[in-house]
Amino acid sequence: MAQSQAFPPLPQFSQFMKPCRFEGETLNLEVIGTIPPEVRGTFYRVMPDPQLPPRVENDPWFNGDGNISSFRIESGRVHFKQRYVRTEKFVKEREAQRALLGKYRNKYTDAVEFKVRSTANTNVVYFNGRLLACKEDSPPYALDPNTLETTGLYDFDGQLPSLTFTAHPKLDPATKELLCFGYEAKGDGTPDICYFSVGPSGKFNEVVWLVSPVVAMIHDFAVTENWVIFPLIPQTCDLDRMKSGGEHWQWNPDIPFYIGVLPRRGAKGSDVKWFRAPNAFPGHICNAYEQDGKIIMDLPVSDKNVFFWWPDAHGNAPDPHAITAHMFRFKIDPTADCLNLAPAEALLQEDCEFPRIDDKYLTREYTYAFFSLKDNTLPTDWPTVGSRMGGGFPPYNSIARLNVKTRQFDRYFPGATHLVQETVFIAKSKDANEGDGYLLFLVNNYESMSSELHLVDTGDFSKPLAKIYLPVRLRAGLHGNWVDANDLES
Ligand code: V55
Ligand code: FE
Repeated sequence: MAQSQAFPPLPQFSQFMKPCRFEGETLNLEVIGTIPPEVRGTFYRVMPDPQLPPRVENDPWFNGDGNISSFRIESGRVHFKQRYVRTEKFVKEREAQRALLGKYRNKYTDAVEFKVRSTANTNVVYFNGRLLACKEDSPPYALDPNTLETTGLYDFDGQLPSLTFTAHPKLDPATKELLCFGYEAKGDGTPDICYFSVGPSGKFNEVVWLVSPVVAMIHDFAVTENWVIFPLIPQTCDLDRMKSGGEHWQWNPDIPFYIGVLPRRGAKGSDVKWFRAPNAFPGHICNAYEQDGKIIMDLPVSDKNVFFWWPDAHGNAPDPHAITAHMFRFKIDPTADCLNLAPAEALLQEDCEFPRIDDKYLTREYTYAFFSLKDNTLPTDWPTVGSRMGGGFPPYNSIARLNVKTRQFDRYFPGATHLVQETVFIAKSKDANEGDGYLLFLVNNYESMSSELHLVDTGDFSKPLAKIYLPVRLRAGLHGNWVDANDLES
């Protein structure tokens, strides 16, 4: 049966969110301003970008094919490349010229059988000479960091014990280990979590299997010198619902916000403690560290179901415009007998997400958080932006820095008809002070309906050092990372 060759007229496929579907390269992008010569490296990011109209009409943004952008910066010049990850899904659908994969993480709705259903659309991480395109339901795909060609599915030379691999592995700047986990690690609907650490040369160290109190989404996790921490999003999975063609996830407002704490080294699965906070939606981890034996964990948290397209058992979901998240600090005593946590401390009242830090301070006490912010006091032209943005992602209109110690707060405003995507932080040098560097992020320009990169010196949030114009529109993406040229070459 022929499938439509047009995308459904739904917000997640419309306006700025219309799929881009572009592969290719543009050398020497237009640069307005000056890029300092010490900015040498490549910014990689990924967006879910359906190659073909979906098999399921109201397919969520999160189910699109991973399309990787790279921006190589050298001598003040920027060279852009973009290429889809050749996942099993992408290759089979290109051959068939129609979508074959069904609902998000529901293999019972597929047109053909897939060995791996990854869309490789959530994060792109550089480790041990490989660029890994990650989706939390599968192992990663490895890519050539220069050409963006797909090498293939990557199982760490046969060492990967889990069927799944997080899109948010953490590189410990002190030990150079990659800390990782997979959840639903023995297959759809299983409560099994596999935590593992990989040494700098790619050899697995710790491998610990543990069991979750509920089968819930674990999108990100936190790492300190001695602990790993798993915040559970109260979106839960039910295999019978999936088998009858339903959604993988359902919002569950009646369970706590569980936080699992496991010793980072030498642990057994039974050593995990599941702490509880009131029902809430944990966002991305900003950072975590230890202070006097207690764990400090900073992250944006929402009191609503951020993934509104997966409603509760009664079909209820919040109005997307009413969803906000605020930065909170959790303090956890890993030795405590009482599993109910004290209320978290609000670090900032503003609506924010996509926190980043100076990565040298990951797992350590730190001062600066950088993130995307929705600030209603800034002069964004909401009628214009709102009518052209399409749907499915949150409208952040500025990039912020928060000093988590003094609570001093700075904002960069990209323009009245502009929204921002996630920032990366680039240190000025290997031994620069914490936070002394640049912020680089994609900007959606709703006047030109095309994309820009803005480069901001953290010493001056009032204006960009450079604006870099793309000849194309890149729809909303998820995550990206900066890789220094010296690390890429070595
Ligand atoms: C997230 C994104 C995903 C996903 C699960 O941002 C969680 C969170 C782009 O796909 O599958
Ligand atoms: Fe994420």
